[in-house]
Amino acid sequence: MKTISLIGAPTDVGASVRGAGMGPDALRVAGLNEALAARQFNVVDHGNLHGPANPWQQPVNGLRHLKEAIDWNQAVYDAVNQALMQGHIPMMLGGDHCLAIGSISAVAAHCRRAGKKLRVLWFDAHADSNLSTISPTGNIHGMPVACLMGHGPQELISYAGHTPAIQPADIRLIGIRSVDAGEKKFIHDMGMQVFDMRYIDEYGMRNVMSSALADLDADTHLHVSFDMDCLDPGIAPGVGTAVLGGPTYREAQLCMEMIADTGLLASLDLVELNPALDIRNQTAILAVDLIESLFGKSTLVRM
Ligand code: 4U7
Ligand code: MN
Ligand code: MN
Ligand code: MN
Repeated sequence: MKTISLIGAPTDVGASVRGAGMGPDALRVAGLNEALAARQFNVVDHGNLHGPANPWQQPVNGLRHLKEAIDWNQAVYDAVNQALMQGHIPMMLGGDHCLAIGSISAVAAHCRRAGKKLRVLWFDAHADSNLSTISPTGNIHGMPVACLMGHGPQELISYAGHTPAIQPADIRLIGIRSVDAGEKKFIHDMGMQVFDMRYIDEYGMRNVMSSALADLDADTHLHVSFDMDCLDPGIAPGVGTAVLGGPTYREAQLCMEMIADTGLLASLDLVELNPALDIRNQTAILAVDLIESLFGKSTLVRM
């Protein structure tokens, strides 16, 4: 039986809307542990990591709470690294999306050790490809993709011991509909593949996911970094930076089911859930519903 390690990272230091730090417990309250156990996984809940409080400061040199983000990501890196060493599937429960720097750096280091290929699926309304010099906000949750690509403060780009942690060809961005001008240039310069909402509208989610999952083999480590604001705010209101026009419930389910079908999912981030803005925990309940599909629950009747 496969073991899933739940790692709570209760902080919102990377954001300027408060509340994502309550995400891990909202997911537990919504029944995450029980849902995974029902999918025939051994679930080990490591509880919540500890880290610095949110000092609630303005950005300094284009970065808000850099020191705190470094410490939180180190804690996440260590915990995810340990879970991977034990052969577990780490599930990092955010927390804001800056924590994917530590999580994916640990996954990248693991892939280098194991000689595995890496594919990251980044589900998000945003491109998260800002740099301190171009970010309109200075919020580090808008910068993890750039950091993982080797563009960011030294401490945030070197957890994996190898910089950059990942290559542009390792990642696919899905659901994108809010991109800052500087990010757009960065994405083009790096040559990342982006399946933005216009692309999803025109080609449909099935084709998008077939493309995003193309060229995987048994030696590929598949990582999903799921920002809850990827989803349409009509179904997922509990997020700090909602953007109209995201995937529907059915489209999101199809994404999850197609990933499950590959049998390659080896690590996950579930981030940006903001219980302070949610309605009766519905966004957390939706997250658990989608995670069930990601781990193989299906409504498929056809054989
Ligand atoms: B999230 C933003 F300017 N691009 O950089 C920024 F619009 O992890 C938003 O995807 C970033 O939720 C959102 O602050 C970060 C902004
Ligand atoms: Mn994000
Ligand atoms: Mn986002
Ligand atoms: Mn957000």
